[in-house]
Amino acid sequence: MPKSTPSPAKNTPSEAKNPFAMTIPKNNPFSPTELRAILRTMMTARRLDQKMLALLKQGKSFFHIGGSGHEAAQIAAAKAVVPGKDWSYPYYRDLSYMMGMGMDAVGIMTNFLARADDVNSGGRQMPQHYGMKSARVVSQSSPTGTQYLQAVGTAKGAKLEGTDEVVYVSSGEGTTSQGDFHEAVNWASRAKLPVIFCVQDNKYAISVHLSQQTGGSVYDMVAGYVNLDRIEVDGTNFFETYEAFRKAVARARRGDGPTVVVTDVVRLLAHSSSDDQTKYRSKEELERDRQRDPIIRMKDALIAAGMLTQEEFEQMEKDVVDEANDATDIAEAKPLPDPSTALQYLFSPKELGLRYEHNTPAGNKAVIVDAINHALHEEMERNEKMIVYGQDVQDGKGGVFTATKGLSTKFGLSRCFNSPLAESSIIGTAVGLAVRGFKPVVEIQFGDYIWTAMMHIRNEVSSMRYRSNNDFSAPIVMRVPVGGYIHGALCHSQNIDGYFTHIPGLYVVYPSTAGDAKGLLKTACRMDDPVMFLEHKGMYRQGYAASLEPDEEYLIPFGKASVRREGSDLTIVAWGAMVQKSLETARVLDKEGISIEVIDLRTLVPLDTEAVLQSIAKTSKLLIAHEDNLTGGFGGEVAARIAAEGFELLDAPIRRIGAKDCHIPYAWTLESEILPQDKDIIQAARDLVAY
Ligand SMILES: Cc1ncc(C[n+]2csc(CCOP(=O)(O)OP(=O)(O)O)c2C)c(N)n1
Repeated sequence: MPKSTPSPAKNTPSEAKNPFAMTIPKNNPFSPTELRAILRTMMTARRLDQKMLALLKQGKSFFHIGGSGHEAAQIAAAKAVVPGKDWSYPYYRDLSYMMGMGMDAVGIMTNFLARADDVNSGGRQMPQHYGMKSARVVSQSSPTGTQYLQAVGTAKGAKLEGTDEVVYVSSGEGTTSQGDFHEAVNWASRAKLPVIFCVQDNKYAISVHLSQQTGGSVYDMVAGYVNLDRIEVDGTNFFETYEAFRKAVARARRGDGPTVVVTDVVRLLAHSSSDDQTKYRSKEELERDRQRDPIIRMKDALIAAGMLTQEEFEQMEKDVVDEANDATDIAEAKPLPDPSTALQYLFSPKELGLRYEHNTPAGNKAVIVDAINHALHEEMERNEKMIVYGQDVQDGKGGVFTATKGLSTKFGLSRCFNSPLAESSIIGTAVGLAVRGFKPVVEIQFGDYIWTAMMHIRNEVSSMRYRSNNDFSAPIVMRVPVGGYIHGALCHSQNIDGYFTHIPGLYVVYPSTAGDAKGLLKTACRMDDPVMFLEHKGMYRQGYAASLEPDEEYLIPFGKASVRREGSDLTIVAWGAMVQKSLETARVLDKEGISIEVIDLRTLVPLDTEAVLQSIAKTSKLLIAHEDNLTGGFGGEVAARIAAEGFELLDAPIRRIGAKDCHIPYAWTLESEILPQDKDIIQAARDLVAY
């Protein structure tokens, strides 16, 4: 019985005998033909699960995760939304939902067998990771819970654009333990966003029972969020569940806010093909689940209502066997992805047509933070789809470093606004906005706190284009103040570039002058790929990093290093705060007759290897200086590449300077021991020249 429905329905005589007998409600909007089709879809989905498990045993694919027992809840949800108008973020168990979105048996089998024309991912993701652009089903990755924040971002976009679209997002009950679920419910309910949170409660997260996840039911757990409706229904009862989703969708379309629909379902298969549920569930419990089989319940209800005969049902059973077999044959005959395409769509194939460095910067002198602020103003003016958000970014504060000052005043709170204090939600919602065409340029207040958003950056943002075979992308810009030398101690000093250069599909930018910061940020705002834009907060207002400001159309290409000083005895490759220290080294050693070339990489991904090779062709010696700690720092990557490609050009081993492999302490006497100092670079440069 739905928890939000006050009056209990009366039992029919057949319900008295069979506790799971369903009555078709009088206000049921579906014709007998439609109801038979719904039953048939549920049966096809069930049969496909069985067929896929059989194919797995034959070694035709390697993974399966089924929807058996969830069919009624999923098809009920699918019937309540409009495919192609509304947006969906389904989870791996949503087989029947996807069939409701229009994916047929051939499509399911093509996905299972990882064929090249699989609409979900072209064989790139494991089976049952759905995505279907034509139906606005956004490509789903594997982490449990990230989908919730993306759905909120897409719903925020619907509201910003003034549409009445709604967004469906689902998971099992175990996933509601994730912080992302709560961040999403908080954000959606506070902002009254049109999200339908569907929790398919089969009581188990792999082998972990609901009682070890939440204090009570998920329905009880979400009490207390403002503007949030919640409904708990028997998810094996199609009619009851459809009514719940119909109400939720109507409410969302009216602009009244989100609903959590908890559907009580049964898991008739093990968690996945890698699991054996008899290890942790009793025979009796499994039998109790089978008694609530949604397909049997639907069949019995249609027969009892005179809408279906037993013979027709038996014929349907035969037909779905044929349908699954035929679909398998068709899918198997299709080609697997061509190995030559394995690297395709890591980045956008689009020719952006950007014009770079069209003149020499000649504006007023600006410091880095002001140059960044001006870049944001100009790009927001230029692109009405660009939005800026993060913690404290709104005026009067305008960002804790003032990088976003004036934006909310000039462009309004729909385009520049404060986010909740939840980094995961900042990046997660940005993905949801980006997939529908917005250009989110978000701020993570301190690099030291980006870690709660790491799941999104590693598994969602960077892989969206690749995993969807170029159907979806998340070209967001993440502006992140980083770096030390400000007595910021362990958690306001971190350098994080080494972590992010390791992620495929992500550009990493780290400017060291105001002019470069502006030109590179403007390029980032026009790119078709995600960009991690690192800003050294200790350099924001430094006079040495100030430069004449480039104009509104001044763009700097990614992957083009800048030779900041020419020299002939030694090359120092640096970025961020190390550029100034390297220039200082060059100035000091110049007095000793040592000529140093300083290269500022500006972008770490892509890396301008060519510029470094050209330089060592002159100097024969290479020192790499970075602020991130040494082990696993990006300097190791630069060294390895140059050693491989430029070995013959070198007359000495490549040396690296970085922070000590330690946390950064507060007391200045300790801080200076950990972070690289001028004297360290000077010493290393002297040693190398003398080698
Ligand atoms: C962040 C994350 N942690 C762990 C996993 C491994 N995992 C995949 S599904 C799953 C259980 C999910 O349970 P639930 O949300 O109840 O959904 P159900 O599978 O029962 O439908 C786990 C632990 C994962 N995919 N992502």
